[in-house]
Amino acid sequence: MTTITCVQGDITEQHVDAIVNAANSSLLGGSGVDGAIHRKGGPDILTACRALRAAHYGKGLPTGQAVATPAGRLPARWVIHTVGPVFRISHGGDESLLASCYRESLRVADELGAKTVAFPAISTGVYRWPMEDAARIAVETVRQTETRVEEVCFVLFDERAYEAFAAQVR
Ligand code: AR6
Repeated sequence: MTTITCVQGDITEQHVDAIVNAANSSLLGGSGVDGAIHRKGGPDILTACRALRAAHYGKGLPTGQAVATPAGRLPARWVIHTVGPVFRISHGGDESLLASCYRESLRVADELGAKTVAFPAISTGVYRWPMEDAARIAVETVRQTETRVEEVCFVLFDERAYEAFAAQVR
């Protein structure tokens, strides 16, 4: 059984085995949580991302997939980078791709042997996914995924996001 919790806070400060990054397919950084992780984690994360790109993802990491790097100066051991879908009403929101981010990140966490994993609210910033819907998909998917991860903590940056996730976790 995986314990699911949520807190309001900054994911870069979490003392867990792995934190998940809401990245983009370039793996070269961006704004939002991605920017904060690279800024606070230091250049080793970008070096590892560049190596992954060169070896496996010349065309970019596809949406819904996940890969891990070390976490540089962050308190976590690993960063699992995943690419969320951009929200588009015409695509029914591509719900399966958002669910895939959570499932694939947990699969990578299992490969690493990570027991504690922190997730941000993937796709709810620059990628514009409505918060309540994103929270439902996130929590449902983690509940339905078989994993050896013992604790999943959703780390929400603001109160509105925290309330949306807390309503699903309760
Ligand atoms: N800790 C926890 N959550 C955070 C933090 C933080 N330090 N900073 C922001 N958030 P976003 P996306 C929340 O835009 O929508 C980047 O440029 C934020 O309030 O970071 O998946 C990437 O490179 C929001 O609720 O990710 C991609 O190009 C959530 O994290 C693109 O943005 C996700 O917002 C990805 O967009």
